Amino acid sequence: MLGLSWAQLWGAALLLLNTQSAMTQLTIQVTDKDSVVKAGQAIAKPMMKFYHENETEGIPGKLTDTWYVAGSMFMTWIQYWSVSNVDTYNDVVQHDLMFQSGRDYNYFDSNYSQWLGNDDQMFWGLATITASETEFKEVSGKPSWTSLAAAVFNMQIGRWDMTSCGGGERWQIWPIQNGYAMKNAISNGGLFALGARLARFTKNETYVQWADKIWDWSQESPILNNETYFICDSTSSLDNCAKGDHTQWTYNYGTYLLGAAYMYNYTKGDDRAKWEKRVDGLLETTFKTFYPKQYGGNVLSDITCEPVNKCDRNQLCFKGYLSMWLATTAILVPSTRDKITPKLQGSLEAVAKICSGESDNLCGLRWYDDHWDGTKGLEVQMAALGAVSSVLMLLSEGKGPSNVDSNPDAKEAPIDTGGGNKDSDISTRPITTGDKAGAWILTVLTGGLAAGGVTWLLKAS
Ligand SMILES: *[C@@H]1O[C@H](CO)[C@@H](O)[C@H](O)[C@H]1NC(C)=O
Ligand SMILES: *[C@@H]1O[C@H](CO)[C@@H](O)[C@H](O)[C@H]1NC(C)=O
Ligand SMILES: *[C@@H]1O[C@H](CO)[C@@H](O)[C@H](O)[C@H]1NC(C)=O
Ligand SMILES: *[C@@H]1O[C@H](CO)[C@@H](O)[C@H](O)[C@H]1NC(C)=O
Ligand SMILES: CC(=O)N[C@H]1CO[C@H](CO)[C@@H](O)[C@@H]1O
Repeated sequence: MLGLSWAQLWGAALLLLNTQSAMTQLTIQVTDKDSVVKAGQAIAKPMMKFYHENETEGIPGKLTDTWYVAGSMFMTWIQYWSVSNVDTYNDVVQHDLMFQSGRDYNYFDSNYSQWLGNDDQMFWGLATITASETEFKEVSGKPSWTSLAAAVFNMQIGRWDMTSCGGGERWQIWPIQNGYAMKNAISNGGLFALGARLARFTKNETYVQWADKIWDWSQESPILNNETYFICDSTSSLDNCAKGDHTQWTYNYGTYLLGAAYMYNYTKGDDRAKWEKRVDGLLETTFKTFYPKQYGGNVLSDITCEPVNKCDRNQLCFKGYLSMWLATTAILVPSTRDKITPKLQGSLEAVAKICSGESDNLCGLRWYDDHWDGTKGLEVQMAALGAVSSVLMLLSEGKGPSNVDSNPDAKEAPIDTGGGNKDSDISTRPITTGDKAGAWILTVLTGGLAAGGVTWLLKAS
């Protein structure tokens, strides 16, 4: 006998356990690039594991019960790769991102098109323009990433709706879809950001005009208040956009901020001054709203769903987008950098603590907790990876997003999208049970907290 008591043994066992869980915590020094790159690798590994586990019948880039989430995950990976030089998943991301552009290279493949919303398609546009701006490898014999992004954009402006509210993009695409009556922030803000990025990348004035037009419409509608910089989640065409739904989401602010930052960077003179004012206004509301004082004021939180622990799959992802888009803003609008930096660093320090789940650096939902909260999945890993990339973007004194001069391989060559939707997309293919299940779940997930939270029942039946 060694003379150890049970209590001593128990103590030793606990110590061992503690060390083990401490080992899964990430050691991040927010000003040390190496440590941040390593944290990204640790977070991305389970993200990609979830990705493959959740692929529907092995279809590349199609996750069960959702379509766009894979696209936004590719966007997140590409952004991480571009500032870390870690290329572990580049081949699969390159292949799967191209695969889902579908038979017509427009991210509107008839496998899915009958139940998609504008925001679903838009995220693939953001993923492909991110590929262009980071000089992600093109696929030989296929359209350039920019051409794909432009195809999405052109299809979406073909749906610009003048039948109510003086314009705007509807949330859903087909009149039979629940949510068709809604014009919402993510569809319009996302299209605005995509237009602004295409403008800066291609230098084609058409995109500048559209970005202006979408911003102007947004500020004329209840979506965007151009004095308080408050952003509503949606408004309804049923009462001609008389009022807005005040639910607050990080990514809505993120899209308008991102687009304004690109417009600031691309335009000149008075226009540039106008966009700078908008960037500053949006930043102020974003900081006030989503970095709660009780957690020190530098940790990002989706305040609508986190305190009540009711974030759906989509909402779990939002913080990652806003983090990356804040970093982009800091790069494109240098005067904002000092204000943005502590927010991104503070959030990443928080992420280091909560990505300590199981033995695999699983990340939780609430970044302000001091340990993993038990949430697990692709979405929370992706959000955390966005936080990692945002800090890396600031640490990498690169040249900022490329344009057609620095990345001529990504030149745009038009893809014929036929403008708007082709009737054949919806009428030629019978709707299968699988499609309906997908549509039902998507609607529940994306519509749950939006206005008209009960009407989806109509659709499900
Ligand atoms: C469309 O569905 C078919 C049948 O499941 C599948 O083979 C194909 O890869 C899918 N295409 C896309 C773009 O998902
Ligand atoms: C600019 O973009 C628009 C929309 O994609 C296109 O119709 C037009 O041909 C482009 N102009 C040039 C000069 O490339
Ligand atoms: C705010 O938007 C309204 C409606 O478009 C416009 O009339 C007004 O000039 C805008 N104000 C500022 C400060 O941009
Ligand atoms: C535009 O962005 C680049 C980084 O890509 C930055 O160096 C430059 O200063 C920005 N332009 C202005 C006018 O701030
Ligand atoms: C819908 C689906 O397939 N979800 C799965 C995704 O992966 C996680 C982790 O393996 C599973 O728990 C889910 O059931």
